[in-house]
Amino acid sequence: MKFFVLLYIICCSLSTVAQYAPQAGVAGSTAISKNDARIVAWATSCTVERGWLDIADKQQGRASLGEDGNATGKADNYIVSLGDSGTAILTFSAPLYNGPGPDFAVFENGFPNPDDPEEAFLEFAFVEVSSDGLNYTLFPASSLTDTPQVPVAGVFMNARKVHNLAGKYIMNYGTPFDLDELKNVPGLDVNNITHIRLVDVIGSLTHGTTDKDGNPINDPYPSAIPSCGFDLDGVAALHMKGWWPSGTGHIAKTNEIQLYPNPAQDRIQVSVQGITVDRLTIKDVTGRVMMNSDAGVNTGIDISHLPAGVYYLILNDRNGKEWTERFSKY
Ligand SMILES: [Ca+2]
Ligand SMILES: [Ca+2]
Ligand SMILES: [Ca+2]
Repeated sequence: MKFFVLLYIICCSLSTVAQYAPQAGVAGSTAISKNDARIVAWATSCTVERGWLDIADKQQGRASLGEDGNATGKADNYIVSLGDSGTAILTFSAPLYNGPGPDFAVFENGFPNPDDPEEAFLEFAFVEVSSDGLNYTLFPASSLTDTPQVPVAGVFMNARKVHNLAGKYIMNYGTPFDLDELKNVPGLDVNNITHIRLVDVIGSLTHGTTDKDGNPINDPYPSAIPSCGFDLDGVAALHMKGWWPSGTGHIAKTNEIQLYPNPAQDRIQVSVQGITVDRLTIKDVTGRVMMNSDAGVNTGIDISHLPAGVYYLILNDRNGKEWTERFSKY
């Protein structure tokens, strides 16, 4: 009987300690290498609002290491430091959409504990997305580092305790974010994400920030040096409108047709420029006609009945001129 009571207690205590994916390099990690084939693009613009060297003593001034441009293009270990409560707003050459799995990844410059692959020195930022550049929605973050102590430089953290915070993974590895988690947020179009905003987490017990459940988030503090706060290296897009899904070769949108999302599941939206569509046809890769319609493309096209695969959308105008764009259905 004692054994079962003990077992019960162990099970209860385990179930209250949620575990998330481990550090890059450990089996089960969700880290995305900067060379991952799923990456289709990197942020093309970044605007940083620097935070404080020490939010409790603003007279010391603001973080200053790096410049905004260090966060655009492929992650390269050149960073821009946000400082306590600093923010960065990033945009891409086209909006991001909610495809299968993670949709973008944020790269910081955390470094591993040489003595324990599970641990690393990490700095965190909240991640928010917007489909209008005005209203931002926060990814609900979790931090279960079960110490009330605020770590200082040199204290390593275990990635299994952290979820939906940028900076979870060490340098050269991005932390993934899945827009699917936000698909029911009113006013947010997860298939038309135009802006990503990062907000530095503060580990101070008095000025600190908390996770979605009110837990204080452990984050190095104070660290009043020019490189303090979240060190942003780059942001990668995995699902960006107008880009061919990875593995089959990327193609940009044609000048006249923009088709999204791609890949798509139930419906594709098509915007055309300079074409008066008279007829649309969808063919599979063998040339077989799967759909044929003169209904136009304004309200989108229902593709829910098509089997998963690669297709061609062919548009004709009244004069018989023809435009073609590829897409895939999953
Ligand atoms: Ca997704
Ligand atoms: Ca911080
Ligand atoms: Ca960089």
